[in-house]
Amino acid sequence: MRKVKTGGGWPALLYTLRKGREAGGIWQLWKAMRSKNACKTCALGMGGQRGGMVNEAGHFPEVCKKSLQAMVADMQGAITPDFWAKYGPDELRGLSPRELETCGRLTQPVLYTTELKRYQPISWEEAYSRIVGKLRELTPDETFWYFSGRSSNEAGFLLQMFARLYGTNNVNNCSYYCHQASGVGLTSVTGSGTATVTLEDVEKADLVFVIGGNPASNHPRLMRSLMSVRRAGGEVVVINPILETGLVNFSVPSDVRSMLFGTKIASLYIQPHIGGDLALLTGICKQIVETKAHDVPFLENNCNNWDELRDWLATVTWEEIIAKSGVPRAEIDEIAKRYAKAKNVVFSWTMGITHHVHGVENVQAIGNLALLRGMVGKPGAGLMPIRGHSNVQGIGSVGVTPKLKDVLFDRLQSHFGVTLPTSEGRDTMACMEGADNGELKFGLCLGGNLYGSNPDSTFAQQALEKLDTLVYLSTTLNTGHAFGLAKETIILPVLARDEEPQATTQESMFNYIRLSDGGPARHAGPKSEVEVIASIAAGVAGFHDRSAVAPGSAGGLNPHNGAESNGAATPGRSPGLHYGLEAVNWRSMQDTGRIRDAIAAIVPGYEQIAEIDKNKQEFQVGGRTFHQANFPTYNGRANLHTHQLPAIQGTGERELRLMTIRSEGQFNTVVYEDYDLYRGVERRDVILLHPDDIRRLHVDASMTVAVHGPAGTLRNVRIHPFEEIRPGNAAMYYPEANVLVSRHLDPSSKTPAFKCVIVRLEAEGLALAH
Ligand SMILES: Nc1nc2c(c(=O)[nH]1)N[C@H]1C(S)=C(S)[C@@H](COP(=O)(O)OP(=O)(O)OC[C@H]3O[C@@H](n4cnc5c(=O)[nH]c(N)nc54)[C@H](O)[C@@H]3O)O[C@H]1N2
Ligand SMILES: Nc1nc2c(c(=O)[nH]1)N[C@H]1C(S)=C(S)[C@@H](COP(=O)(O)OP(=O)(O)OC[C@H]3O[C@@H](n4cnc5c(=O)[nH]c(N)nc54)[C@H](O)[C@@H]3O)O[C@H]1N2
Ligand SMILES: [Mo]
Repeated sequence: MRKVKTGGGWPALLYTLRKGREAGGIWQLWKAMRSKNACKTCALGMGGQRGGMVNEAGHFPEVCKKSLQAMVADMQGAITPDFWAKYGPDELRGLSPRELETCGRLTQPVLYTTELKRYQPISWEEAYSRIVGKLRELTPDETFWYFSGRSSNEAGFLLQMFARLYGTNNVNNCSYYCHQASGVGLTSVTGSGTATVTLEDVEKADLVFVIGGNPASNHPRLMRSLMSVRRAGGEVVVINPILETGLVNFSVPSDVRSMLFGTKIASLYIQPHIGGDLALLTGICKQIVETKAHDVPFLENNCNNWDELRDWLATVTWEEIIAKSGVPRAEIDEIAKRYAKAKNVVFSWTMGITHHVHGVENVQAIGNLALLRGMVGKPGAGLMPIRGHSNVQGIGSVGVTPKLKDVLFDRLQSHFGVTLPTSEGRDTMACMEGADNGELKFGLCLGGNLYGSNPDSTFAQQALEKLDTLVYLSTTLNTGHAFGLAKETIILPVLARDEEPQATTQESMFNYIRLSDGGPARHAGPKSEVEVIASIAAGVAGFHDRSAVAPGSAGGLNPHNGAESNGAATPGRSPGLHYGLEAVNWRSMQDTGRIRDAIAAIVPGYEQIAEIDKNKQEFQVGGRTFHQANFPTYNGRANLHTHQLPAIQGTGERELRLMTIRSEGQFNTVVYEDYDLYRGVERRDVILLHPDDIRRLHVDASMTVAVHGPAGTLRNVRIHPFEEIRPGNAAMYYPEANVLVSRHLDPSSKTPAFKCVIVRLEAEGLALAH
């Protein structure tokens, strides 16, 4: 396959036409894409009340392939009842992620048990009764609740509140495998866990750092902003062990000049070794201070720990920095030179920074670099984690974390007149470990693919199989439904956000809240997420008899907060009684307006959400964008940090450092296409190796190899010679490569080191063409 010379461009437009046919016509797809709903894919965010494909600055059309793919997947036909007679778990395991996704929309609840050995359609009543029965039998800390970032703020809020009042804090979201290190790192720097900038700030910058990410394929709409920065004479510095085609040159589909001639994106491209960023960032800081380009008044007036950082930068040697980053001194000086002359600088980063055992330290080092020149706390400059799922940030904001922030905890208690549990909740890996050692018996996944996203796939399968009950709320099938099976597994079909009967909200990575109108359901059968959650909660709380209360009607309840006012609780019936589970009328809480009232009262900065469905005013969450150097830390100053530099791993004679990455043709565990357009790779069962490593390891492209990693081995892997990767480093595609990845976590954020897996190759035989 020939590698394309530019990202985006005509292939992206032609793809749109092809997808249109799959969706039942271009017009159908256009209408769906233009509806007033937030885009379903990445957290850059678009759509909402300005209409689909419009960003918050009003720019139209904003398009990317991934948003089309996600839409077309939701527009496909339904899985027919006879499907389940033909496809049991064994057959599903034989299907690829793409085949699973294209089986169709889930429309009926299905049940698998180890006795049945297959899936069988069941009624919603039976599904609820099994789930409620199990929850009433267990102690709350035997359960866990995993959330993907696709669901709405309303569904996220309601489910975490139910889980807590039921009695457990084992509540977490996919962030633990994604940007948790950014949240923890940023909080330790500024006191706030999200981006300090808006989209407008990015476009005002005269230098943008893109560290450890491939936005050309994973956040293509950011490319338009990077193009604007370059056109205004600004710079883009990329730090990435792979020279990514789309970061070198990109054709922005919505810009004629860019489409015709392409746009140069990176003005400087630096390729460190995998894991070398902490040393590299420290080196740039050292050079900035040595050349006196730092902002001393800012450091003295607005930062804590400046003396410590200054002393540490004076102590750490250039030899250490160069050896541990893999970047020569001249290149470090070159980055520092460009940084020193820029006036407004935005620092962005993605998984190449967070997926390491020192992920939090990486983020803190980016914070140091920005603070050294006063680049946080003014317009046009700041810190910007480029987040993943479209609402992963909102899910976190509304309380889907094991430990609630103190203010959320207190306000949730007082708003509903309940008591919350104070036990320590589990992060995602702690849930997997609890499932494996028998401490956990029940799990519920609101979207996502917990099995597929886990490191150490063999362990993940084995752990989930030990659970008594696992419930999935899903739109389509994924590998989790084939491999992540508990003794009793129930899949509940849910509506996508643009099919919801009521409005919902989503939060972008710029802290911008969008309102999605919802729309007509495409199939009879799937239910709205909030309805499913409210039904389960009502069942556990013992309000079966109240199920007739229509959403929106107060039904004899305190109209302001849904709290029960007539004391109808039946003592001793459910575990959550202790916390006030029965004091909430869960049926009334399936009204998303009522949930938003609660969110407005409980989540700081979210006050305006109470009126959003009436005034249609989308807004920026208060208190998170820093255009002034006044930070929510104990003394209003930002924190600098010092770190010991980790050595480069995997330097043994036969070793390679392996990163597990996404192709342009997938969205997380959902693989839409086997080829990786921008890297010119045709298949997924490959390892991308630099020609120098191919020679060093005495392998070649005509053979297959076994790749041995810390958690397991992948056989029959083909070698794809890849000049663009820094020698000594290799890449394979996620989720397939999760067989190899160990459960080694960053101790502070509990994020797995998906990007630094030490592997060895063993030659197998000739690669046969097929
Ligand atoms: N098309 C598409 N878009 C997506 C997704 C998708 O699967 N497909 N997923 C969404 C989600 S949930 C997320 S979190 C984001 C992920 O977005 P990205 O983080 O861009 O995705 P990855 O493929 O994990 O990317 C890793 C990039 O980090 C680089 N890298 C690897 N190791 C290192 C390192 O040690 N240092 C540095 N500096 N760089 C390194 C790799 O070369 C690669 O370019 O994308 C979101 N958008
Ligand atoms: N080796 C390796 N592993 C990784 C990564 C890596 O880079 N390398 N990346 C990690 C990252 S960044 C992340 S975010 C995780 C991804 O982790 P997850 O979020 O758990 O996984 P996804 O594949 O995004 O989940 C997709 C599924 O969500 C369901 N879905 C889609 N839309 C909706 C909806 O509207 N409602 C509901 N209820 N369900 C819906 C569909 O069934 C679909 O199959 O994986 C992590 N794992
Ligand atoms: Mo992610």
